[in-house]
Amino acid sequence: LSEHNPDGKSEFQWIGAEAGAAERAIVLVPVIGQGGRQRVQESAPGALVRSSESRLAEAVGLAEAIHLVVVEQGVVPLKTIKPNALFGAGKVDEISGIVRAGSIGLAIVDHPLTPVQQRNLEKAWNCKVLDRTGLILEIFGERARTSEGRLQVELAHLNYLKGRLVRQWTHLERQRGGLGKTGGPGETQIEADRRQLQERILRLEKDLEKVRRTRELHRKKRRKVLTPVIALVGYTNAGKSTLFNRLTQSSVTAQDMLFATLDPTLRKLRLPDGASAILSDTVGFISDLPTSLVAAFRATLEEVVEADLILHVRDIADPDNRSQAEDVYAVLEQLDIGANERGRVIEVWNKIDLLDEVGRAAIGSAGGEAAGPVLVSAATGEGTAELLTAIDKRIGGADRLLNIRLPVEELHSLSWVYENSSVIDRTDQDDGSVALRVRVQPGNEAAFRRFAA
Ligand SMILES: Nc1nc2c(ncn2[C@@H]2O[C@H](COP(=O)(O)OP(=O)(O)OP(=O)(O)O)[C@@H](O)[C@H]2O)c(=O)[nH]1
Ligand SMILES: [Mg+2]
Repeated sequence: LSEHNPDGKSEFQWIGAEAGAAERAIVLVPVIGQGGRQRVQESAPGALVRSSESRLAEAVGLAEAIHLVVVEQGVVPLKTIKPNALFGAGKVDEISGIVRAGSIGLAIVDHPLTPVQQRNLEKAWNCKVLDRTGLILEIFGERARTSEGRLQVELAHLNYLKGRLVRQWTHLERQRGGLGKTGGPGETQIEADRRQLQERILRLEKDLEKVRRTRELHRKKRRKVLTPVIALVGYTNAGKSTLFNRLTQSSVTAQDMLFATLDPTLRKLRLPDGASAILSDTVGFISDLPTSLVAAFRATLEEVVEADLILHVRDIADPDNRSQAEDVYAVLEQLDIGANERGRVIEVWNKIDLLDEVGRAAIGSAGGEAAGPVLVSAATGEGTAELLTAIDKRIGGADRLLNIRLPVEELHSLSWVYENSSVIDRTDQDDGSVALRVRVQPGNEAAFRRFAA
């Protein structure tokens, strides 16, 4: 590992970036148990079942997102997971033949691989092997444009590598039969690597902390003028950027590619009643999004956490959209936007232009609930007027979340604050001042303005 680069440039060689040579790839989706037709998500009992075909289509989409040429693809039913190579020996051989025949340089396995499994498969197939997390990290690495984005991706990548080193190390330790940490040169090397990794992780975290503070300053400035912030969230490729462009007359990148957007963009949004808000477009979510990635993207995702209103964009024409929505809510939960905060969310069912009459009728009835979804087509503009009205209603009529601070000389107003708002969070600062996060009715906003933090 080389030294950390202070300008925030990543030092990884991203696969897709290598000399433009489009790598030929095979995409494999292992399906464990039940003859392999379908897999129930283990993590959430009662969760929706995603077909192995759609998992394969998504994995191929991920591979294509870094311009790999997918020459072979398949669902691989497995009875059990083999610790040494994930697949059984027969399957490993079979795939080895396919890899050789197709001059394939990279195999994507849409399942977590242990370092041992990855190494054994690379040896057996004589090609590079990436698991799902590795692939997503590659995509993010290629997409990251801003120094902030690069810092975040590099941090996630280092954490991923660290996990692998640690496991490798414990494995060696066990092999050495309790010789302990002062053993041979192999151990020392891994230990040194790990220390260097750790040092770089710490430096990156420090750099990101600076980024986070700068963003926080900007957010505070926005809070001072009480401009509400609206964040777009949703599964990757749901149409967030297309909707963003439609609503703000901008032209950020929107394309039929997974993770087209990585870095957040903010634009002013004009509401029908003349008020304005700030709309933010950001990275999409995906199932099995590595937690380390969510953690690394915290600085970016805080726009979402702090937003007054969240638009959850769903590709309603995608047969998988219900399980995608569950994945999105799972990530929101990781960001501490739990079920009790759902009042802050408007569901936007996008791509209705792709539905036939039957499809429209089916979702039309679901749209009847009080706080029901708003049906739109970001592509044609249908429904966007209704969406703006819905936003207006929420922003105009709903309580606002404000960050305020009472300096020592204003502490006598504390009881007034408690009477006129609901206090969500309170921090008593070292200098005697009190920082609060409060929910305020629209009519009371002006009175709170003088305490804006
Ligand atoms: N037919 C149709 N296609 C749409 C609509 N909205 C978006 N799309 C298409 O869906 C694809 C993805 O759109 P994006 O706006 O890039 O999606 P995104 O949610 O920003 O995706 P990521 O940034 O990759 O997470 C593009 O090919 C869009 O043209 C819609 O209302 N109807
Ligand atoms: Mg986008």
